[in-house]
Amino acid sequence: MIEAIIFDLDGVICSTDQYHYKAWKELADELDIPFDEKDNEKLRGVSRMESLDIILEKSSKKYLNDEKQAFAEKKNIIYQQYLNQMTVEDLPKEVMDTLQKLRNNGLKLAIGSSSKNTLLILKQIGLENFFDAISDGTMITYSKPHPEVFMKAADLLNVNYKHCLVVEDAVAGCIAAKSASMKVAAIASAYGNNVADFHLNCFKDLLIILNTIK
Ligand code: B16
Ligand code: MG
Repeated sequence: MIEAIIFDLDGVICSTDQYHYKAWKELADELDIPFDEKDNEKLRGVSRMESLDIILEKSSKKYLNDEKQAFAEKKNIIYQQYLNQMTVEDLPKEVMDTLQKLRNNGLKLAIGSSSKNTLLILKQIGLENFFDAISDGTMITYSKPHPEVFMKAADLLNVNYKHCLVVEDAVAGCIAAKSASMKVAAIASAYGNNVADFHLNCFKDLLIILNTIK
């Protein structure tokens, strides 16, 4: 029996993934490091510093920690410029309608995101007061595929991990959910992977799979 749904944010609730790509691309170009959309797929659900390390793997230079911090900060400034332009229009109607229906069905709803920009993004799309719990990159030590961010969300909701369903667009996030003994529904880039319990063609399909679990 599912009592709570924990949503990944970037790539699930809204499409901030495109802004991550643009901001990392700008930095990579400046550093003369090859980086394309295929490389970007490896960064889904991965923390900011780990993402930078993955990008720098293709660099011939070795950078000091201070330099890496400065690069990450620079990328985040570019990324936040995109986030600041987001509005409630960037929350798809299908997502909002489905969230509302899930809430009306008595489910607890939480966010489980690796992003340290979670509160800013939720504010931009008008969801800052919607969720019953928010677990994000500012609250965790280990990023996905470690399950910490989802365990924290379930703990905040006071729901047993076995009664949680995670919705994820990253394979790293699907692995994280499974290692916390949660059920996981994959969507978008994670669709079809062999870790998830369910695969969503679109967000509202959540309503269908929930009926099959009950
Ligand atoms: P930030 P999610 C993740 O969000 C993104 O998928 C990942 O690409 C990003 O590096 C990470 O957040 C950290 O984001 O730089 O904003 O702290 O998918 O877990 O909601
Ligand atoms: Mg994601």
